[in-house]
Amino acid sequence: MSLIEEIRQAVIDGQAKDAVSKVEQALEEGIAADTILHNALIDAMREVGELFEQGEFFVPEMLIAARAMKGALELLKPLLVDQGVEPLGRIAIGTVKGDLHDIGKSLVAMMLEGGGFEVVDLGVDVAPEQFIEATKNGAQIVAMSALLTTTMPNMKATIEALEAAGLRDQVQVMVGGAPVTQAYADDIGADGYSPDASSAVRKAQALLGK
Ligand code: B1M
Repeated sequence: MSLIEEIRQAVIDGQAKDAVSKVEQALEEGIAADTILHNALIDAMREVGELFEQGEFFVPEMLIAARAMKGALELLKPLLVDQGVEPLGRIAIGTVKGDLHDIGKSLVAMMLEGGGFEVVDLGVDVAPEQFIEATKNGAQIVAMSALLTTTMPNMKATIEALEAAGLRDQVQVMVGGAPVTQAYADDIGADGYSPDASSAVRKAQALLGK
């Protein structure tokens, strides 16, 4: 088994310490951080999702796999995020109300930081009022993540709340997350959609004309 496969398996098995030490080893061996991220960590979570769908994994297994992934991700963060870049703009990001999935959102936040943005991470289960507050505090982009089909409508609710608060014209709205599509983004009146963390950076730059 290659080291990448071993990391992937450690995450699937929820072996956090093992995942972290193998990521350290991979970095020492010169494997690129983004190769570890995509080929081992993100791919492991895809597999975990499939095992959950097949009824082989339940919520506790998903949770410990997620913990292992987050531990490993912490090691990669300094390598994925460029330090000391002049901010291109301020982005408030969060997973929408009712949704507790934070790995994809945190990854997008990390990449946006690396792409030169000042990022205010509002966390998970973020109510429309919190996005409104962040906009009043100077966010130029509101970035919403949703992983559940049942929480996607809270993206629309947030856009409507921004409109009702008279703030819609002063902020760009970006959406993403596994069940979200460009068609959905268009339908709810978002300004931008991106399918993954790296394209989210390009989208944010484009939205602010950078
Ligand atoms: Co949940 N879960 N989960 N879960 N979980 C999914 C999402 C699911 C698809 C699993 C499945 O059935 N295959 C399914 C949703 C089904 C649906 O709605 N259609 C599901 C379910 C059902 C649930 C519960 C309801 C289970 C239950 O309790 N019965 C429950 C809901 C809890 C809640 O939120 N209220 C639940 C709970 C959990 C855990 C807490 C156990 C755990 C989350 C832990 C954590 O985040 N700290 C968990 C996990 C780990 C998953 C899976 C396995 C992995 C998610 C993940 O982290 N992926 C997931 C299956 C899957 O997605 N394959 C699943 C890795 C991450 C890097 O990818 O988040 O997609 P992702 O982010 C990507 C892109 O989507 C994009 O960029 C990221 C990087 O490329 N992106 C953006 C994300 N946000 C973006 C924003 C942008 C732009 C791009 O702009 C703003």
